[in-house]
Amino acid sequence: MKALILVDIQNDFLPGGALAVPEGDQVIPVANALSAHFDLVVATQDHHPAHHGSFAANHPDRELYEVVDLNGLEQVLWPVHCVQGTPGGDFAADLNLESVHQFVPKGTDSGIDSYSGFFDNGQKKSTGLDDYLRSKDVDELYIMGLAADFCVKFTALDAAALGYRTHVIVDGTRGVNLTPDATEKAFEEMEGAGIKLVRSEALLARVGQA
Ligand code: VGL
Ligand code: ZN
Repeated sequence: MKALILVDIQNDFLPGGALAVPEGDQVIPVANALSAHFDLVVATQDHHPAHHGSFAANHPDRELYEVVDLNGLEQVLWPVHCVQGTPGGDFAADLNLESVHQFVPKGTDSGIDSYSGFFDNGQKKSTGLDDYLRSKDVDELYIMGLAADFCVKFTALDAAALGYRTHVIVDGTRGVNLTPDATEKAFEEMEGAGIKLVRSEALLARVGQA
């Protein structure tokens, strides 16, 4: 069984959002076109409390995008984003949520970030996504969304490590690019881990839609 994983397609990651991913809005039509063709669709949601330790605003002596130690793990300090109950944390208005079967919140613990949709960054707590997918007999994943060099990458790396046949939809993701080649490097790292990079047109062609 195959599943489509839509990673963090939320307002704060779109152009104009608090942690805007360049061209982040361009993944929305890709998600909508593909979700109609998958029997199972999961959407992860970055879902932080306002006092989250990944927010630069909660470290007054630190700079935005500085890397700090957060409870023993390296942590990039981000702008305040995807706070629970705020419009920035809502899914993109144009994202079709009707075909989403399961929502997976992450990053809810203020003391640790969670880039992956499966585990927090310390691999300590599971979000329940793996159990959910196994309960549905999923063995093959197609992953897309935001951002390519953070949450998509870590979700895909965990998926591959957990034994799923893992694909990342390259035209369905965009990167933050704190350094100019970060997305390119993320794709290389994913390929090195056995993850297949695919394009949505190729997937849609297989079901006769393109
Ligand atoms: C993300 C940084 C902080 C992401 C989430 O969704 O890629 N990046 N929180
Ligand atoms: Zn976040």
